[in-house]
Amino acid sequence: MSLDEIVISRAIIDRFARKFSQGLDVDVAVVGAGPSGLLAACYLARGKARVALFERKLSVGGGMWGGGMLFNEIVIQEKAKRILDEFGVTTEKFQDGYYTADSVETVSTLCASACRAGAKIFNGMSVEDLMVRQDAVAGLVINWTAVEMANLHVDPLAVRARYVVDATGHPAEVVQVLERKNGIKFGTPKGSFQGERSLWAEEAERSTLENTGEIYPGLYVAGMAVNATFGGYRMGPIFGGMLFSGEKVARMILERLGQTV
Ligand code: 48F
Repeated sequence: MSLDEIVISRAIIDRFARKFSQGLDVDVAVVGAGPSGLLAACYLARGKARVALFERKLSVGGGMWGGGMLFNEIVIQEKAKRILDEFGVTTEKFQDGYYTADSVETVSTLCASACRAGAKIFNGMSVEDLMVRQDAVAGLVINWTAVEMANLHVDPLAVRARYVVDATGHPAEVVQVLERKNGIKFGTPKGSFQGERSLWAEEAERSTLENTGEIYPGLYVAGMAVNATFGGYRMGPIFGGMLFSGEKVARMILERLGQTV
């Protein structure tokens, strides 16, 4: 059999169109494929939710690939080890309470687990806006990152979702769009976006988990976006809080959907 370039092209277009079409009307749309978003998508898909995950960059993994200052190892607290164990990521004890993992192994394993669980991951796509209906977030407005980068005047497409998760990390982009474009007050003590504070690992890890949740009907925040939204501290290259936050947001949404992890 000789290879036909048009068949190759058609196969890509056909399969992508099928996947993209499935991703346009979902139970949960996750924005950002860092550790919290990947884990949330994985648990949600395992719980039989229909999940689409949109990531601006070509690569998934967000801030995890580079460990700390490009030293590609991550640190997790002992209590977070059970999550990496569950996915089969190799961990190694450093000293009492602290474990390390290879960041490349961790990202690639979480990504593969999310895909295999059924989450549809769309890389190279940016979420630029939201759909808000009857005082609730009802979906996303997306475009190719290449369009965004080239500053081309091209209209976006829309995604309907029963729930949206802002897992965009430090910029908390979805939350900021909700506030900026809709003048909405939401569930932080001051009712607005607070912006993150300086480094304090212990307190940041605690508040990430505590504040993970729904801040406006239909919109959940997970990962570092939580601390940016609530004015919490940053935590640096310790990742237990990101894993717990992804797990918590998935559990909360599955409960709303009447499903379990
Ligand atoms: O920043 P990121 O890794 O988020 P996270 O899951 O984890 C934070 C840690 O990596 C680290 C830390 C704690 O250890 O402080 O920073 O909270 O990943 C966020 C992802 O979201 C993408 C972005 O490219 C990154 O991969 N992203 C951001 N805005 C958008 C987006 C957007 N508007 N549309 C699509 N993707």
